[in-house]
Amino acid sequence: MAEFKFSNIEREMEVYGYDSVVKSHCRMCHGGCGVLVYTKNGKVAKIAGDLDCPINHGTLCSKGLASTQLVYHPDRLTYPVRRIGPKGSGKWERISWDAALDAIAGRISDYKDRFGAESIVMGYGTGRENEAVIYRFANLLGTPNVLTAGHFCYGPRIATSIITCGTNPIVDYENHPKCIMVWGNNLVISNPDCYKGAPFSASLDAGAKLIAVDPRLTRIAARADVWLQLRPGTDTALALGMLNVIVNEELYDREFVANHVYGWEPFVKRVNEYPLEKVAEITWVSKDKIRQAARLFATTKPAAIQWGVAIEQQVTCADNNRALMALMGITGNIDVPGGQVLFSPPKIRNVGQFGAHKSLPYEQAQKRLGGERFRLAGNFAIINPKCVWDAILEEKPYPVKMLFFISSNPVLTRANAKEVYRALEKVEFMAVADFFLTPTAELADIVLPAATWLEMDYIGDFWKRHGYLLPRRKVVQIGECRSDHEMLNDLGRRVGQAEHWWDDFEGGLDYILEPAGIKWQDFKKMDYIRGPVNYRKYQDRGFSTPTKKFELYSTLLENWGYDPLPKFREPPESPVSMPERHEQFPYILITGARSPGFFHTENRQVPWLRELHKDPVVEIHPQTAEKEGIKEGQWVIIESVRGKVRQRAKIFGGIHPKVVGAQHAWWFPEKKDPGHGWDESNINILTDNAYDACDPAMGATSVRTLLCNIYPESSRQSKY
Ligand SMILES: Nc1nc2c(c(=O)[nH]1)N[C@H]1C(S)=C(S)[C@@H](COP(=O)(O)OP(=O)(O)OC[C@H]3O[C@@H](n4cnc5c(=O)[nH]c(N)nc54)[C@H](O)[C@@H]3O)O[C@H]1N2
Ligand SMILES: Nc1nc2c(c(=O)[nH]1)N[C@H]1C(S)=C(S)[C@@H](COP(=O)(O)OP(=O)(O)OC[C@H]3O[C@@H](n4cnc5c(=O)[nH]c(N)nc54)[C@H](O)[C@@H]3O)O[C@H]1N2
Ligand code: SF4
Ligand SMILES: [Mo]
Repeated sequence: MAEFKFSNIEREMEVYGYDSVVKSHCRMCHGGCGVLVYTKNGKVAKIAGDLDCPINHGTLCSKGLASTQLVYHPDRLTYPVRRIGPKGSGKWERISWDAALDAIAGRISDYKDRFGAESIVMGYGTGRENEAVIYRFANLLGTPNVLTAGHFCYGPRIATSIITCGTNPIVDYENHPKCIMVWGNNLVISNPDCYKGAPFSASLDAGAKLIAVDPRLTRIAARADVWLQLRPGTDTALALGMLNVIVNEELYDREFVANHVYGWEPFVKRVNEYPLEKVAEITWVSKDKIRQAARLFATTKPAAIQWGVAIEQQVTCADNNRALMALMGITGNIDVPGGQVLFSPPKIRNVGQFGAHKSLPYEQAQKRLGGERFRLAGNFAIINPKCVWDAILEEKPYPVKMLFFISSNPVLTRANAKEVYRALEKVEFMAVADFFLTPTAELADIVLPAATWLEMDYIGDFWKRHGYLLPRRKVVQIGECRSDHEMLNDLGRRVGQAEHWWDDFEGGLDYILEPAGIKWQDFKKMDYIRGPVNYRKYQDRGFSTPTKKFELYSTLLENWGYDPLPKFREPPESPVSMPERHEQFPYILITGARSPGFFHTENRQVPWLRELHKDPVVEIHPQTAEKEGIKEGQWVIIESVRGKVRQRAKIFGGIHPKVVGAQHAWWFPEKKDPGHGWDESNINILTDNAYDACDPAMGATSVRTLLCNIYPESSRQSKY
């Protein structure tokens, strides 16, 4: 029977009574998918994928589809509120936007006068396309302290790729790589950063060979030609082992190495310190498999590495990134069609320029929290969160008096959650902008109602490195909600920055687009704009690094006092580095593999999405379950030296018997007390944020490799 399809949108609108269809750009995650937003009686009624969009080609995920349930959610905050009881009392009163912004501006001016602008920390979490305005506001204010997830997410990719080859090399799926090595990434579920699952799957359908490096049997690993099930946290050793094969079997690109890399000889010496026997012992992956993967990757052209956040949330964060870039570089896959391309953005003001980084006075930049300790991070305006909690709790090196979180839920998403909670309880003044009263917002003094992507105009994918920009068009207005951009535009004018902001934020959009010779009103009518696409640009102008070469040996890391070459360091809490603790906590805990319907702490109140994942779930191997007396679906306790939480067991043969994989970011919006169960299943109660457990250059917290034990909740007590 032929399937019934509408021949065109007009007919569909007529049949269903939609009153408009607006092309826009979803941002229920990091964003990217082109969508058609259908309205009925002035309300958003349906979201569909835009077949013409070059990013997603008409595909959508469950979160995009469920945006309709987020926008009209009855629990949404639709006007500003001020807390009228003690912190965490859940007592709020409605106030006007003017009163809210005046109160926040008053505090900012007061703390700046009394303690310096550095006593005010601006914060956001993952990329929400508000980073440019937040940095602009902070830099103009004079505070060097913007707390993001950048120490252990994406920031390391940007920082390490800039120092290695000038910008982040992006997989060129449009030209179908012939071999894809997916490393610590699960893009068919996470659709992260510059990527969507659909183009990756299209390249596989076109015949690409697939290598997966993951401790869990993901859907991608299940489809792979070679799956390397490594011991968590040993990625640098594995990459160096593969480099060892490629160097010693002379499988590298001779022309690229001869003319375009810096530091080949010391690099070869370092690689030779990782013979396969040693690497196999460290990583739990057999020599044969490492050799097989290295040969396949180096001899299939073009090839690319699809790398993810798992390698960044480790003590070897920067070296993991750099070792993977070395693999891309010496195999000649940088800036070639179907390889890993250094795409150029359209000619606009970029995030750095809009962010007004040059306005931050030098002496203020010197005060960046942790800037001396974590120098790679500090040089990219990124800070380690513990530095902020310490400045609040211990007032060292100076007191932090105010936090302003715009799109973050740090009580759930930062390591050592109990310390985070204590810091948020103590800080003198806190403002939050969010859709809901989250466990973090419940500790604030003022909460501002944020607009979702359906309620704002913006230049979508502004921060990404794939070279496209796509208009996000406002479709509806909900209550008094405002975009973060509009909100900071108004706040900036209240704290003496008036000349740097606009009557309304459309002026900001025009300012971004100005070098391209267009305004928002012009861009709004376009499908997208794209930067020029050229390959092998380094042949004419070299790489944008101090030596103009692809720096296998990093001159900048050397200047900052770090090892200029990647090397493996044992995770600080592991069976090898802590054998005694390992006796009590016999499993390696990895956390945070993404769930399709959630975005970190988000969407647990969205019915369609909560239905997909009702409870927090921890994966354990059948042998482990048997050993610990755990049954499928049973509530279990996961415990580290720092604390314990409960999740439900999922028995899964695709995880190593010595590894346990727990979900992150769980809270329970259905629990109406102001804590909303933040400490019941929050895996970050178990994770460590001690400085010496972080990457020494990037300050990344190791939330992917720690030691735990696990036992049925019904047994009520730890076995140890
Ligand atoms: N243990 C462990 N912890 C992790 C991870 C892990 O793998 N394991 N992953 C880490 C990673 S990679 C990241 S990036 C962080 C993410 O950490 P966060 O960014 O802090 O977490 P989210 O839940 O994504 O976002 C927080 C809030 O932003 C609100 N929000 C969404 N969009 C907007 C907006 O446009 N404006 C405003 N004002 N608010 C908005 C949401 O309602 C939500 O309450 O978590 C990290 N934490
Ligand atoms: N649906 C949904 N999508 C999201 C998010 C979300 O919360 N939900 N979060 C967004 C954010 S901010 C980010 S950063 C991205 C992250 O997206 P991805 O980079 O895809 O990250 P994850 O799914 O967290 O982890 C990928 C894989 O790393 C593996 N892994 C764990 N430990 C290790 C290790 O030590 N080494 C290696 N090689 N692999 C390991 C895990 O088993 C997992 O399969 O996703 C984004 N997209
Ligand atoms: S992948 Fe992201 S941008 Fe695409 S539909 Fe899902 S939430 Fe929206
Ligand atoms: Mo992230």
